[in-house]
Amino acid sequence: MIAKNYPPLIIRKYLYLKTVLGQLIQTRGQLGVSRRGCSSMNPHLADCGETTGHYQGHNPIMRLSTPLFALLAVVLSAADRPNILFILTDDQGYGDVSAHGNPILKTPNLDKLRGESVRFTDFQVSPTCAPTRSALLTGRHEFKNGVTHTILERERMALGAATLTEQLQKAGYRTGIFGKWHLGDEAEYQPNKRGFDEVFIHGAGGIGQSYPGSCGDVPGNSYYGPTILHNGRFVKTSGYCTDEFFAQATKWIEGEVAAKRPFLAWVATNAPHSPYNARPEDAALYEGKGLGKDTENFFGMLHNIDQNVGKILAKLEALGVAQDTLVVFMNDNGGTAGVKVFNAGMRAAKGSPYMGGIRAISFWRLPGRFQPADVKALSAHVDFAPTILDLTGTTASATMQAQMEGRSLLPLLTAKVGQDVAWPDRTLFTHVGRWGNMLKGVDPEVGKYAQTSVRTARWHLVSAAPIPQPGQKAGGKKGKSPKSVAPAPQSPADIKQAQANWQLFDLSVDYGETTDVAAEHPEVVKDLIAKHDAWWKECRPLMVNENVAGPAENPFKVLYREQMRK
Ligand SMILES: [Ca+2]
Repeated sequence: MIAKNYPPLIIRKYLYLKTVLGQLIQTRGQLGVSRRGCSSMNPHLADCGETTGHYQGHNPIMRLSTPLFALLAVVLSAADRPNILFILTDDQGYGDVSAHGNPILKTPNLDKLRGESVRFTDFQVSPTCAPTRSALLTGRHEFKNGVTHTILERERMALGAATLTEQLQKAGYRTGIFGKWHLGDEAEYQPNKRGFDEVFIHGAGGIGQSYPGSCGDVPGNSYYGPTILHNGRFVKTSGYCTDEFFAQATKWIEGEVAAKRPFLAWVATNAPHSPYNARPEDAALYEGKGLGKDTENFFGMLHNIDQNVGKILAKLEALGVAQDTLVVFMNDNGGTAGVKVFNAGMRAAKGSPYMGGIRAISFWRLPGRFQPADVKALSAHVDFAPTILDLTGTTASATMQAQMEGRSLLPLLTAKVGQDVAWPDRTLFTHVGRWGNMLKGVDPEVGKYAQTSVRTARWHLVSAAPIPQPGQKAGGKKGKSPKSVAPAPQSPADIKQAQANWQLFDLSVDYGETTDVAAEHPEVVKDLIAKHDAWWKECRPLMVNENVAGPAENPFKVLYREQMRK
């Protein structure tokens, strides 16, 4: 089920077409190649598990005649190397879509996209921002990328991690990021060093943020006319942040389409993350409903995102590439300012290991190849990279292959509605991280059992013990953490390894996690705790950002000041 076990799609295509054409020559019959009909060469079926080495041994391409090679190159159309438009919103929740049942928010363009997509209805991400982004790009859990927080150097994606975009670049794709990066603001961590050709981003985790060390944006930056780092140079924009990111992505896509190059556009909005600051006309749509200013603005920001999604999808149609472009829409963690209105029946929100903290929207549209349907299979952000590699026929580097923990979702995406697809049960780990304070010599072991969980398709084992914050007063700094993050310990006596406080939920009958059934299923609890502890042991040596001192000043500030002098 993992992409790395399959030979490259392109080689299989050659092999298949060679076989078909060979038969054609022999029989002088009619050529009738059907994508749906080539089940024996379907790369997504379990019986196609031959290795790349096997095909290399036969050297099939080298034995093709030149005219045949040319013919096959023509047959290998854009459909074999689809473009990818990936839209990732920040702090939107699963419930913040009207088609998911939200009684107030209206998202007509997301609803339409949903109707045209495969929807993973049990799709997990991480509880906060940077962790999810690192898992998407690497195909492995964020802790193994060194990402155990969203600030204080612990948001930096380890330099030894391979990325999806590096693989795509090598395969001839063009790659662009527009909006939020949040995996390191120092030069060597920047997206242009992690597989992106085109970079149009703000710094830190949000526009205008600044923390001690490296994580910080341009000083005084605003949602209106933000200053943006564009391929190494700061540019002053004039519009609202989300509008600017979509507009730049659209412009870049137009150029790539004109140049006939396959592309991946990574559009990651900072909205609707706090501060809740919508365009006035968008917030006004939700005034007078008793929501309060924050939620009015939060819904207004989502309205604006929805409008931009509609526009960019219309642009794909206008450019004639909608049929050849995979569109994926996702959010990066559980809900925030909208959960009081609607949380799809889930427990908790962003910053929690309960399902309300980690279940995400996951729409995948590829017209003609993916039949719209709900898919219940347990799936996750770590599946994103293997799926894109599989779909595009990209051979991953040895490092990428070795690090990926996710599965290709392609068998589920390409299945016909109602078709059964083998999807063995799996174990997924969630951990909020955020323990301690760097420069205090904190051992990550203090956080082992704080805000952590283990998932299988049916079970969710959760320990929601408070996160130890040595050296801080209870509650931490006001406004720096989401309210859903557990409060800090009350006294220095609490600065010790948090005790596990396990609860077990049967998600098959209790997705809202209302009833702890740990006492009824001690064997399940024991098994999942053992898996958790083994997983934690694997992660520890890879937590490379603990207790690391960052620079005295945010690199974005330094670079900005240097460029303003010139
Ligand atoms: Ca987020």
